[in-house]
Amino acid sequence: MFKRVLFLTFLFFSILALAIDPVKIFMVPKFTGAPYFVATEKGARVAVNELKSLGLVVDFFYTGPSVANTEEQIRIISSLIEQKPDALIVSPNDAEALSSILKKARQNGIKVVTYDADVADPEARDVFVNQATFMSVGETLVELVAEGVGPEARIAIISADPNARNQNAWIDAMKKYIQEKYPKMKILTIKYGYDRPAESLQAAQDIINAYYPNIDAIVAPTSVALPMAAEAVLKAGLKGKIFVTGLATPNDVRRYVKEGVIKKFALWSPKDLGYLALYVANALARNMVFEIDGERFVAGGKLGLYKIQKEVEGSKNVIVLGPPLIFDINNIDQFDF
Ligand code: RAM
Repeated sequence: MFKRVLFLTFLFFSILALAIDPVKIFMVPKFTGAPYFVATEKGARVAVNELKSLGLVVDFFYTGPSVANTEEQIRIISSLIEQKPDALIVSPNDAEALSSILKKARQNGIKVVTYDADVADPEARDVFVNQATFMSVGETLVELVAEGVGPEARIAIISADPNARNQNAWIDAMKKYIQEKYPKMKILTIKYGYDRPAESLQAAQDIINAYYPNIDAIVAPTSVALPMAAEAVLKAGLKGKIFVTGLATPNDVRRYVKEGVIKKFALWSPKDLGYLALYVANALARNMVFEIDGERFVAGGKLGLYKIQKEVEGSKNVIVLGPPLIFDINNIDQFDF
């Protein structure tokens, strides 16, 4: 009896200690200086403050390359590992290149959460927090084009890094959905702007020069390339002739929506994405993952309870935030991110 009480007291205090000890969590986006990732940082900070009010202190630090640069991202993560954080939240710029450094982090006892984009090797992270299923994003983009220019649209895509896991998955989903639903739609070319403004603008201009007038739409599923595609179309005097859509924050493209170059585009709440990723990292670091009937769950603060799904679209251990959102001239001013 005495032994049991002793054991339970020990257990109680270890759980308490685990819960109340501060944890160190670092967030490393693909790049820091863009409204999209700044919004994810804001969301993470909201979660940090909420957790603090519950007595769960998180030492939070947001850092990464200022513009997309895979080597720089790897270098930053290596130096962060030396600071022995409890968890890392990372959006890999290049899914292959980031695998080994994130694996090393895990081997050092650090919990790794990928968010926004996944890493190639599933052993290189504990959980991937995906903003929406890849299929829902692919379908949404294709439907926007179908609605804007019809079922036989000829499309050019401007992507981010050729090894960006999120963009590649969305493009694959678009192809699949086009085949099923709009077999006469055509993807003419896929260009890469590396999530850098100048390269993205150049890619858009190259597309216009090579394909106009035999092109109907440019789809840019990256917040860096979408405003650049709109800029190129506007500069070429082709507003209304080439339909432009994709993924970006309202702040990235507000000007172009008001100008009428972009009629509709999509995204999700990057703030909620950062918020949820922080809750997940905190739960992993503190061992606060609940298991019910063989399924694992994490409390996502005001967003509710999330299941760590064993497999989603071929990836292991995934949490999905929710469906994509659509923005246009009528609702854009309700959003400031
Ligand atoms: C850019 C990045 C990011 C992507 C958004 C839509 O900011 O490529 O990974 O999710 O666009």
